[in-house]
Amino acid sequence: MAYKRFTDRLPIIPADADEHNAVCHYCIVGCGYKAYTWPLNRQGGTAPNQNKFGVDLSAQQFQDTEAWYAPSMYNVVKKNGQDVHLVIKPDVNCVVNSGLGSIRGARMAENRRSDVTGTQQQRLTDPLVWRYGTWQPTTWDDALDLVARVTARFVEPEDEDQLYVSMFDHGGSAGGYENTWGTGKLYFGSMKVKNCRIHNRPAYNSEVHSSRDMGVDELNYAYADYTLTDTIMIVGANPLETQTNLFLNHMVPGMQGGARAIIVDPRRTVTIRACEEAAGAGNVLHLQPKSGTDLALFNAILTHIADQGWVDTDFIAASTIQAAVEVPQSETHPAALGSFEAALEAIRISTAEAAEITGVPEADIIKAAEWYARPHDDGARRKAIIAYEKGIIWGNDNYRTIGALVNLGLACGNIGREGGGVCRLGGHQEGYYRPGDGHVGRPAPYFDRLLIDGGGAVHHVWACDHYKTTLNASRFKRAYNQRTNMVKEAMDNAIGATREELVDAIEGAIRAGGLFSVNVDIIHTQIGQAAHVILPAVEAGEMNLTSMNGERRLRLTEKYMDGPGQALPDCLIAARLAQAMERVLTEEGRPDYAARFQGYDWQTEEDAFMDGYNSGNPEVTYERLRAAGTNGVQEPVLGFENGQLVGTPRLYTDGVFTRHGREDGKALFCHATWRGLQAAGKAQQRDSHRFLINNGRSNLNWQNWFLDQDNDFAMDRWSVPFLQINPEDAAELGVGNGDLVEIHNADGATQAMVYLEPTARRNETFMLFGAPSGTQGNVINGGVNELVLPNYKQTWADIRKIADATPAARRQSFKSWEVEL
Ligand SMILES: Nc1nc2c(c(=O)[nH]1)N[C@H]1C(S)=C(S)[C@@H](COP(=O)(O)OP(=O)(O)OC[C@H]3O[C@@H](n4cnc5c(=O)[nH]c(N)nc54)[C@H](O)[C@@H]3O)O[C@H]1N2
Ligand SMILES: Nc1nc2c(c(=O)[nH]1)N[C@H]1C(S)=C(S)[C@@H](COP(=O)(O)OP(=O)(O)OC[C@H]3O[C@@H](n4cnc5c(=O)[nH]c(N)nc54)[C@H](O)[C@@H]3O)O[C@H]1N2
Ligand code: SF4
Ligand SMILES: [Mo]
Repeated sequence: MAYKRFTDRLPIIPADADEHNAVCHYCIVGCGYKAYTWPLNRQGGTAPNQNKFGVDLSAQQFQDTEAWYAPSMYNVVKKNGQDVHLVIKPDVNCVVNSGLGSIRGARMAENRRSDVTGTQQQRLTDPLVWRYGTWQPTTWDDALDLVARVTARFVEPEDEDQLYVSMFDHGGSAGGYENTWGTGKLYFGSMKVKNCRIHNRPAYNSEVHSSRDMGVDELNYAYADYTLTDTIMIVGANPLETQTNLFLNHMVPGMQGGARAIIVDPRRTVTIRACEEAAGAGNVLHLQPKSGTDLALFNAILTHIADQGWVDTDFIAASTIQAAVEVPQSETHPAALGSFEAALEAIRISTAEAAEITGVPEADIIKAAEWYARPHDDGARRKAIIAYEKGIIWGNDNYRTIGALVNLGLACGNIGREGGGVCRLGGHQEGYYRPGDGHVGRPAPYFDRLLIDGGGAVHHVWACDHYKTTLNASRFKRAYNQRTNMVKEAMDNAIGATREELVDAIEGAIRAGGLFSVNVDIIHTQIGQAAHVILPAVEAGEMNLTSMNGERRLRLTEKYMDGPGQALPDCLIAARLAQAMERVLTEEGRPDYAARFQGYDWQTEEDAFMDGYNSGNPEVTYERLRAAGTNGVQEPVLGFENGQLVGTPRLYTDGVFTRHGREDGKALFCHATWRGLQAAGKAQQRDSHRFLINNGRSNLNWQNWFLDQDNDFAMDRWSVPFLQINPEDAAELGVGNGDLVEIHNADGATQAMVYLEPTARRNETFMLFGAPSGTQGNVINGGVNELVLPNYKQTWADIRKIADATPAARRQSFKSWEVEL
């Protein structure tokens, strides 16, 4: 491993180094960090008054000392135009992570763009426009003028359906309250764009419709609940790898303090191994259902709990709806919602039948019911948390499956109480503040399908790369390449044209079926290869950015360095685009429409924050958040008292449920009847192909590898995505560690590197998602649920060998995930 072999020594942080609050901008956990900067020509000394730690560094430090940082936490960057040292290290005083980093967050510094150390040179520095057969650097004014002129040709005040928009809706890496407001105000305020989608799913909708329809917001507990609970039930999630410091700093202490763990995952993960270590193997129950059968399992658990009389009847009477059916099943509601009794009859399933469907032994289903709900010997209610994520969100029958979990929590009175919660673990941090999206409709338009079928004229893409991360990706890319190439050809043929002539040529190509693509990103992505205009954004830390984590903890990451070149915060890019629209529409003699694009005279991201989030939450300002540091405040913010923002540690402590917007404040139960693989084509795919291509994340990689692909540490470990496979299956296919295989089915094909994993079940593989060198989404079919939720996890294909291990693959370790702890 070549990693950091050149690092001999690192500078000591001087006592007077600038200190900034920072939150890791990768995952939902939102660990607190401190970013230190100081001039390049200075460094601190070993005497206590010469270094930031205030300790004598000439003496041996104790093992867990904070007076230390790793090479990955260091870089040389620009700040106010000057080269400065930068150290970003975990904050020991942050209650989220208590000084822990992770293999992703602790590399934030080395993943900044540096012209001195040469890191992340792939970052975009200038707006780029497709000219002369390639992308040419230019100014914002030039690039945005072209975007506005082409866009203006296809939008009218009451018809903006030809403008397609893909936009992040998250908090940290891209997003934040500033940037979701910037894009939201543009597309949902000034315009009413209907054909839009979110970064991770092919429509503009919720990941958890049923939970919200039942009245329960998906982030309802506090991380502290993990140390107050009796049972932690983790469903379709792998938190050691994906919410790392939530696992290490909250779940592990909870288990060490006596909590039991139930994990529901078709795969044996490192999380399970780590739970066994923390809780003792006898206190860990791994339910290993067949892919996509969770719903039958949860329904059997609840049936058993109800039949044993372990439900919380007082809570059900006081806080939930009594009418059998309050919301009938319909096109907008994939299951009826109503009283506990009626829902129980709808979901009722015996443990025997569920064991048959899921493959989970009956005894384990009963054990899970006992661990979740059997009262203590003194009759006291058992406290239990359910934490779920992409294994069921992107799984079979999203609406009913999540509804069934919320049923469990409500039936046992485990929501809104200490040591309880039915919560998403989460993906990115959140930072959602936008005008209403009611005009989008429910079900929302199936964006990808419309686009594949020739819909849309202009596509604005903000911070996502569908080429690597959408479903049905083989078809998506073919259609997208073909349509955007039509426009590129028209632009290439318009040699020497004026702006007006160029826009005419582009319009002509679009009317013939082409698509004009605008890409706002920090790097030149794969979908960006199809773009005609590319706009460079900055990241958190290169701008001030607010976000909230998985327990609704709101913090401000302070700007600690300059962005590269001309790059701007997304909110200011949106503002400039709005201003360009106003100017172009005015010039075109469309003053009424132009007037809708006013109100964007923001100079800074703080102006965007004040225009958006602050207008709805007047207590919250940058100054107050700065003072609140890395511990911030838990939303919703209730006030400002004694110089501090007052927050809400836990939702629904009063037993009043509001997420559905009902005035009665009562929660509803979901008639979550099991109905097999729900999405179109899934059962057929399963029956036609040998291997399950389960898929998801690894600890090391962040998302679609946008920074990893230019990071030697990440690329040394995984040159290409891995495919975990049972050794006997591999032997039958004639492949071994490192060999490249093609994964193929009727929907597409992709490639990956074989990784023998003895814990993998026969015919059940697991592939790393999102990689630039092998898109798992290529083999996912287009089937979605009634509300257009994708079903990435249930995918089946066949596997054949392509090539022997490459030299890069040969250097890698192929040790089992089942490590000795
Ligand atoms: N097969 C399969 N597919 C999946 C999933 C799965 O489990 N399996 N999971 C889905 C999920 S949960 C997710 S979240 C998606 C992720 O899918 P994407 O959203 O496509 O992936 P990311 O890597 O998060 O994309 C971030 C993009 O934003 C850019 N970026 C980063 N910071 C900034 C910024 O500040 N401003 C701007 N403008 N750009 C920025 C990055 O360069 C990158 O191109 O994938 C989904 N697809
Ligand atoms: N290291 C790292 N951490 C991340 C990310 C990252 O890219 N890298 N991305 C972040 C984002 S945006 C997200 S959304 C989260 C996702 O966080 P997670 O949901 O924890 O991650 P995944 O690996 O997508 O899927 C979790 C598990 O679902 C299981 N699964 C598959 N099919 C089924 C099924 O039918 N039933 C059940 N019960 N389980 C099933 C898989 O085996 C896998 O172990 O991670 C966040 N954290
Ligand atoms: S656990 Fe998540 S938030 Fe914390 S350092 Fe790692 S990636 Fe960042
Ligand atoms: Mo995600």
